[in-house]
Amino acid sequence: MAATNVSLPIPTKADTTVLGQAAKSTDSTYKILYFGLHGRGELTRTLLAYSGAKWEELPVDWATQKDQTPFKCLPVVYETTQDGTILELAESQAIERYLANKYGLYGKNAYETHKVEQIFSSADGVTQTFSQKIVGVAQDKRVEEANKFYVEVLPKFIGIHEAHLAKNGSNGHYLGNSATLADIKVAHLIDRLLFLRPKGADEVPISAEKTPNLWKVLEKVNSHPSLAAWKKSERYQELNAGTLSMFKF
Ligand SMILES: N[C@@H](CCC(=O)N[C@@H](CS)C(=O)NCC(=O)O)C(=O)O
Repeated sequence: MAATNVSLPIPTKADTTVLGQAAKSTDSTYKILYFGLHGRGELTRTLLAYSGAKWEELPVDWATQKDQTPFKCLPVVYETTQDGTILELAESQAIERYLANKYGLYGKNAYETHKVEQIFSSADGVTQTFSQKIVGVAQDKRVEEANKFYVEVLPKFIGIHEAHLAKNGSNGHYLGNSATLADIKVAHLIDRLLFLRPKGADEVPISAEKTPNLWKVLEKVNSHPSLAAWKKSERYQELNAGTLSMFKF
């Protein structure tokens, strides 16, 4: 969403106790500031959609807004709590964890949270490798790099994750019987791998037949009604197009 001269919400200045109390609000609304592509904003948008939160996007005029953001980069999310307090959320993974915690997707105790984090961290390693080795390389190297990644990196991830999922009963979740940030992070990774397969590269070795447990996670996350609706939206299609165009896929 591009625009000119758009000033940003001003976070409420208050002591940490007041802000901490406000952050417990379960009826907040959110404004996300991120560019017109998926990128580092995608998982945050996904979590907002998945949790059924009320959210909208702020128009981006980066030259004007950059200096108003806490780390001079995006995404940034502005949360308005029930009592009107405005909380500024920054740094993609910190936002993702905050939202997951708030919407019951972060485990029921410290150990469960740790289990969620294990999966998150494992998936994030593969996400980083994918970004560096495939998205971040020259177009004429992509097919070769992708084919290498599909045989040298993904099989190890797949074997380990299929086993973790089998241990939890092959029910489409990493932890117990319900979705957590772990499921959503992995579904997001699989979505990215499938969406950003360079033209001419081999098939991504993840499918219902080859990796049934991972596929179940993907299907469960993506069939969640409010997330499915977001993924069908016109804006989501614009973000797809923005992503393909930005990275020249
Ligand atoms: N560590 C940050 C990195 C964010 C980041 O690099 N954002 C990029 C877009 S993906 C950005 O804001 N680029 C514009 C700029 O640096 O001026 C995070 O994960 O949120």
